[in-house]
Amino acid sequence: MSYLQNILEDKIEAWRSEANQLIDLKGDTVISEVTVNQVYGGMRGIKGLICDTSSVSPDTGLIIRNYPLLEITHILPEEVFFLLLTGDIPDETALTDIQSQLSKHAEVPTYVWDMLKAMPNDSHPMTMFNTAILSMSNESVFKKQYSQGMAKQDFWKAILQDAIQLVAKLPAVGAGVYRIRFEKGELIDPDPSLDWGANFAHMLGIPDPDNTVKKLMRLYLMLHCDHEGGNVSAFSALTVASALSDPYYAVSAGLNGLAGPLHGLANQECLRFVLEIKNHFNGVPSNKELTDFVWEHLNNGRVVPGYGHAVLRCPDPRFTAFMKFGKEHIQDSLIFSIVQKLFEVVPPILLEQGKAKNPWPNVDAASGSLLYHYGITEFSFYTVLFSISRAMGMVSQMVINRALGIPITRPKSVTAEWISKNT
Ligand code: HAX
Repeated sequence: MSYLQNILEDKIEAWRSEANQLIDLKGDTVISEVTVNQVYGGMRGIKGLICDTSSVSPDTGLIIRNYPLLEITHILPEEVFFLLLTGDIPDETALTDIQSQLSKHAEVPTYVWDMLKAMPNDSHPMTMFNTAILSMSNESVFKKQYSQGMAKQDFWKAILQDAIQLVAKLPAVGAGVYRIRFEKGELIDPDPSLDWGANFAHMLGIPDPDNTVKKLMRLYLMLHCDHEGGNVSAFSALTVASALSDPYYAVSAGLNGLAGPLHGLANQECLRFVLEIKNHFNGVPSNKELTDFVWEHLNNGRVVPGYGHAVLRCPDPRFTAFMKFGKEHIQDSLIFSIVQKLFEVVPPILLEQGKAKNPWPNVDAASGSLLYHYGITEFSFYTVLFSISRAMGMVSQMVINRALGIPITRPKSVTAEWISKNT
């Protein structure tokens, strides 16, 4: 039994009895009502899921296991993975253990590379990344053990093994997608002396003389790890996993949702928007010029990418963390200057327009400018970075859901006729 599994064994016993107690004591308590508006409105605000890995406060943003995000931006992505899974920041022994497990399982099966190389050379990097994950479903420990007749209370242990083995491979798969799709040359082997995030930077092959790209990747992969359970990608992944499809199926499914422009693909769209502004004005526009440009964009029926959110009602702390990094490292970048100007100009415009419930920037508004500055100019790749990180949240939620015996997801839908006759 692994060190991590040992730690979780005790915790899961406590979480199970806490859940049973809550159900016994409060099983019939109403926590949410559903209006017709919500049924037609993407179920916004309906409380219908349990998720303990993280929560999103409208006023302050992401809280990971009771740690407000901005208090823990210094920790490594693998530390945040441990935190998501267990509720604790790992001590030295626990960190060494999870790092050695990730390193042990980092090798990607050869058929993945063969398949990626055989895909059309204009494939979207997200299509390649998600297909690579799906193709590895054959590696699933859960799938094998389930077919051999595993006891329900042990499901989480096999899911945990899959979780580690899948997350371990994602930096190499992501970097491989980058190098294959954008013809960057041979794949680069992982460096066992590097941590998970730094290794990703290393395998991308971006020049990094002062290790700032490694620093940025650690931050990037830490910040995007989880955003509670109801967003499109987490919800889709968890729904698929609730049918006991293995984590490779489920993560791939969730990431297909992340690939949508209203969700994770917004980071690609944001940079496209920033470059459009740069090209239009041949540099950084004045506030007045940018205001007119944004209004015209809105009046053409388009959304401002990187702004607005379904839950947040404040500047996203992940955006704040990226802006801090940008101010420290690339204050003189033209692209970053446009991002800063957009932050001054867009919120008052969205407020004046009066449609968006949240006029503030979300995570996707700043991240692309940093990647672009360091030479990752192929912005269709950006959502892959998001995905590598977000997979940690998805699989952590899966481990916990199986441990708690959460059943197959099956909300009830109603017809329009039912609504008119019964409400
Ligand atoms: N620009 C222009 N209009 C916007 C807007 C924006 N950034 N954000 C919201 N609106 C509009 C909506 O399109 C909607 O218009 P209609 O009534 O005409 O349909 C109206 O304001 C109300 O929307 P809302 O309730 O405020 O927002 P939703 O919860 O429906 O949607 C979105 C949340 C994030 C999808 C939305 O704000 C948006 O489209 N933003 C731009 C895309 C983006 O940045 N997505 C990334 C979000 C973060 C994320 O998930 N990353 O993965």
